Amino acid sequence: MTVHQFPNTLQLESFWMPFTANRQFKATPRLVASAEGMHYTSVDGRKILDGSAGLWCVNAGHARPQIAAAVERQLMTLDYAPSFQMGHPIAFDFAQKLAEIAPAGLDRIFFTNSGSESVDTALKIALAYQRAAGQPTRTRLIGRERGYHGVGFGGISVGGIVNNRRAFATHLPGTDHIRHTHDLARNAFSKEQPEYGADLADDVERLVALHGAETIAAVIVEPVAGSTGVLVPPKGYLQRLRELCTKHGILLIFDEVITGFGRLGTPFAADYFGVTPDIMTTAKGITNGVIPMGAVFASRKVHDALMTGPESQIELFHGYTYSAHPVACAAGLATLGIYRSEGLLTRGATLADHWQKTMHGLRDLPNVIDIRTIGLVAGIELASRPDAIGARGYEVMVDCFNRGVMIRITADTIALSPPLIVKEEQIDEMAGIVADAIKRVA
Ligand code: PXG
Ligand code: PLP
Repeated sequence: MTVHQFPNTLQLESFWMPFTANRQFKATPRLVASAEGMHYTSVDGRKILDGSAGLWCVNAGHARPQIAAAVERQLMTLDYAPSFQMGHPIAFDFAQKLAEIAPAGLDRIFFTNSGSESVDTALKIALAYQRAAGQPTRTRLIGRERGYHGVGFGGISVGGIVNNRRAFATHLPGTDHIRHTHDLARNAFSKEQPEYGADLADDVERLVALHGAETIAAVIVEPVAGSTGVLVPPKGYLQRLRELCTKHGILLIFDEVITGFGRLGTPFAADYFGVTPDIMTTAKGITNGVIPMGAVFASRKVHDALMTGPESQIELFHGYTYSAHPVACAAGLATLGIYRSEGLLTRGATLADHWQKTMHGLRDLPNVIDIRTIGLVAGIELASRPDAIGARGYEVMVDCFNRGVMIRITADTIALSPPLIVKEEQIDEMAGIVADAIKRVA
């Protein structure tokens, strides 16, 4: 079944669109009406290859019948139930299944409804942990330049994207940032992890020297920064961050909202890099994007420190109306079933060579100043036009959409990361359309 809704029959004014140039979009809308497998269909009936897994979330491809059936069954069995001082079995089942695939030891799971909520939850857990562990002066939260941690006040405070902060004068006090690792001069066109920059993790030492370790609760980073243009950590960098956090009693939080659930060819980035954080945030692929959900994975150390005091006492004053929503849990369980039966959490590893070769094959196109690849993720950075940062990237995105590939852009960096069911010839097709767009827009 395909639904075709022509734009000229739509009233576009009331929907205030997120992270969108509303007036520009509404003048020339790009609308999709349906999706199946690796493709969207636009309202005018064109097939569009999904080069971005929606917004990095549709890891098993679109319109999976198992997920739809599980959602429908759950809706008619138990559509909603509270999780405050109550419970329903599917939430416990889902947490248990997530614990089984989690990086070693991160098997205590708190449910949220989005990546932004996962981030705020993780930051609050970190603060609560430090207090419970007898370190109440550890209240400082450290993020990284060019980090994206969603749009809550906690997330924008530790995030490092000026456009996400400057309009909102206030953010959390007591936050600071380490430097980002993006270094085109030394690392351009690296395959997987770049060679140079592990020493940037030593910024943690500088902040310890500046503020005192006894004031720092946690460091939060994306293992691979996604939204700010696919920044892959230099060799040894995350290991060094882990060592320094451990040395100084600081919790390490990995924000795996994008990298979780197979995007790098391993279940989580923690598995890819062999570095285990104390807390890990997830969302997106947890339900294949079909029902909003997120989850925070905590280590036993963090969790157990809060399970003290009288048993009648609520240990963590935190939670959402929709935490562990039964329909989201059902979607998540069905999604994990597909990931398991189709090996999707590691399928990216078998495609990574082809992906890397194909993407790096674009390096000689006009204005391409860097290509970064890891797992099934690629960033293609274009030189910005003088005085028009983002214009070239935007035009490439529009051209790709019109010719049949959905991509993401951050300023002038193209991000590609398809559903993990992608076929090699679809990777080639995607690269071909992107290459033509880059040439046309030059
Ligand atoms: N952390 C990270 C690392 C993310 O990538 C969030 C938190 C927030 O998640 P929610 O579910 O609240 O959006 C994200 C979200 C893009 C793009 O084009 C990336 C995200 C969202 C929308 C677009 O790169 N990442
Ligand atoms: N605002 C009001 C007035 C509420 O009553 C609630 C929840 O009960 C919230 C916000 C928070 O909503 P949620 O639990 O969906 O995050």
